[in-house]
Formats: sequence, structure tokens, C-alpha cells
Amino acid sequence: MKKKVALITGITGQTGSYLAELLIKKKYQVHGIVRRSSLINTHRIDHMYNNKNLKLHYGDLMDPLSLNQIIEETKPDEIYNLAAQSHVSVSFKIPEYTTDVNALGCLRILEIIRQKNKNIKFYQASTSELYGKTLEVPQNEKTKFQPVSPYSISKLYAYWITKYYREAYNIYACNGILFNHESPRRGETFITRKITIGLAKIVSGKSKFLEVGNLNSLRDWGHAREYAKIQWLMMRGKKAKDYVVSTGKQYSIKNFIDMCFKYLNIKVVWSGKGLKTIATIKSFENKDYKIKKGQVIIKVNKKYYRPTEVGSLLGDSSKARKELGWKNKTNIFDLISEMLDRDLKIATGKNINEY
Ligand code: NAP
Ligand code: G4F
Repeated sequence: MKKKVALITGITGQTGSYLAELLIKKKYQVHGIVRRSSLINTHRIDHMYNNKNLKLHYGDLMDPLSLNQIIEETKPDEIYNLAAQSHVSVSFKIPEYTTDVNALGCLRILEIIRQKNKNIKFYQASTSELYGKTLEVPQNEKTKFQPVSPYSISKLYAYWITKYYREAYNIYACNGILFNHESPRRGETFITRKITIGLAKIVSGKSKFLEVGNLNSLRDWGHAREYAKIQWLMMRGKKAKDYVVSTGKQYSIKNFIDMCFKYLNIKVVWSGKGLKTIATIKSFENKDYKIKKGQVIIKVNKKYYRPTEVGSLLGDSSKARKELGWKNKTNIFDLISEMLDRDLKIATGKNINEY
């Protein structure tokens, strides 16, 4: 039987790397698009580099010629569009670039599918950020979109154009409206990883405190490996559909920090309000930690606030659970311990090859 061929954009990113692992296990021939950078950007997939079922191609979502060439050459059965300027905060600084990559990048791929081979299945990495300033909690597939950042507005275009190509041209094109997903492979400037790296550095004496922004926003955090699996499941349906993917549990940024402290056996006292909020160390058990009682360990800095904030994200993924049989297994504590264990090893100079 002919091997299935998948093309992943964003394969060097957090979730793309898990998706590549899954598809290789499922016996796919996997192709991935890598953009050229001045430093090597393949560390999340280096452990698969010699696998004969993985092939990498230089390309860019902003470069239709490269996309055209790669799709022509690899002849994929399925395309997973995970590439994006994925940082909400950065999108306020570079809105045009964000829109080009996230919105037009998606259109460019869909248009190649329409022109070359309408049998190619297409997955679009859509996002819970589309809900923006909604007051409806939890959010499901019917909740109104009210995006409040250049990032989410670019992703709204990608969402609609994907749905449009499905309806107008009968292409199997689906949107996964994914809530936040994290892992030890998470980019270092997203809040969960910033916290786990920051605290690991503090307890190993490499820094004294961690500065963050808004502590009150609420997120629904799952494990990226499990969210990669549902992307594959969404391509197996009888009909292409859009699905919300979430854990159904919600925590604030402050809750996340407190859970990290609990795992590290550090007791802190929170004091102050708004920009003056701080956490001070009250006690700790591990004598190897290079910290002191009374040390201010968390501070708030205005520079990490956004012009507009998405206050409350909590997903209702009943449709995905019912129709695709998907389940999230990793709870927030397991996620935090996996992330902290790895970042503690890195901070203490242990040689980490495994991912
Ligand atoms: P990520 O770690 O930031 O990965 C983004 C990937 O896109 C990287 O491989 C990056 O390449 C690539 N990329 C960026 N600009 C590109 C361009 N112009 N051309 C080609 N590739 C480009 O993001 P992630 O967390 O894995 O998320 C994957 C996708 O899901 C993104 O589309 C994101 O917006 C969406 N999403 C994520 C979440 C979440 O919580 N993680 C939730 C909902 C939706 P480099 O490695 O070279 O930077
Ligand atoms: O970790 P974040 O940067 O993720 P955000 O903005 O929720 O976006 C992520 O999830 C989306 C899905 O909902 C994806 F579409 C998107 O690609 C990305 O993966 O920020 C989470 C929250 C925000 O409310 C932010 O204001 O944490 C707050 N926060 C507080 N201090 C901070 C910080 N965020 C960052 N990045 N850095 C801080 O210092």
C-alpha cells in the first residue's frame, strides 16, 4: 500500500515537532518546511533528523514560489498548516508581517491546493484567541468571535478562508480552534515556559527574580503532544469540520506560578496590587536551592502588558470528544512537572538530548 504523504508547515515549532513524531509513528512519509535562519532552528526535530521518513525543505509562507515548488515536488495527501508568527504580544509590534504570514500564508496554500489538486486535505491551526473579548464562558464552536489583536485578526481571516475553500471548492479543509497548549518544547517567551525557565534559573542561582505582566488573565492549558494528535484525527473524518480543542479547566497566570512553587516546595507571600504586586520567599525545603528567605522572586513589569488583553479563555470541546473520540490525559500538574523537570536540568547544566 502506498505510504501516506504529509506536509507540515511550522515543523520546527513546538506542536509541529510533536505532529511529525506522531505521523512518522503512523508510517507517513513526512515533509516539513523550514525557513532559513542565521542560527540552526531545528533543535526540536533534530532527534528525527536521520529518519528516512522525514525530509525537510527550505521554504516560507511568505514565498508562494517555494510553497508551489514544495507541494509540486512532495505531492502530499495532507497538509498541516502550523507555521505562524504565533506570538500575540509580538503581533502588536509587527502587525503587517503577522498578517502576511498568518492570513495570506494560509490563503497561498489553499490556492495551490485549489489549482493543483483538490484532493489534498488541509488542516489550519486556528486558535481560541479568536474569541478575544467575549463574555461567553466556556467557548464552543458557536461562540461569537471577537478578536482583539493583529494576531487573532490574521487568524480570523485564515479561519474564514479555510471554511470558504471547503464550502466553495469542496476541499477537505478544517480548522482546529485550539486553546493554549504547552510542553517542555514551548517557545521561551510564552508565559508558561517563561515561568518554568525563570524559576529554574532562580533556584539554581542564575538569576534573582522573574518579571511578568498581567497575572489575572485566565487560560485553558493542555499538553501540545495531545493537541498534535487531534490535528491528525481531524483529517480522518467523513467530512471536514471545525473543532474546539481544550481541557475544560481554567487557571490564572498567578495560579500557574503558585502551582510551580508548590512543585518546587517553596512557600511565598504575595503582596501589593497591580503593577506593585510581588511574591516574596517565606520558606523552602531544598537546601541546594540558591535562594534566600525574604527574597523578592516575582515582580510585575508594565512592559509585559498588552494594549488589549484576552481575559478569560475556557474551552468546551464536547464536539471533538464525542465525534473524534479525543481525550486530553495530561493534567496541569503533570504538565508543570514535565516542564519544570526539564528546565531544572537545563539550568543546572545537565546534558539534555532527549525531548
Ligand atoms: P511555534 O512554536 O511558534 O511555531 C511556529 C512555527 O512556524 C515555527 O516552526 C516557525 O519557524 C514557523 N514559521 C514562522 N513564520 C514562518 C514563515 N514565514 N514561514 C514558514 N514558517 C514559519 O508555535 P506552536 O505553539 O507550535 O503553534 C503552532 C500553530 O498553532 C501556530 O500557527 C499557532 O499560531 C497555532 N496555535 C498555537 C496554540 C498554542 O497554544 N501553542 C494555540 C492555538 C493555535 P521557526 O522555528 O523558524 O521560528
Ligand atoms: O503565553 P502567552 O503569550 O499566550 P497567549 O497570548 O494566550 O497566546 C498563545 O495561545 C493562543 C491560544 O489561545 C495561541 F493562539 C497563540 O499562538 C499563543 O500560543 O500569554 C498568556 C497570558 C496573556 O494573558 C498574557 O498577557 O499570559 C499573560 N502574561 C503575563 N505576563 C504574559 C506575561 N505573557 C507573556 N508572553 N509574557 C509575560 O511576561
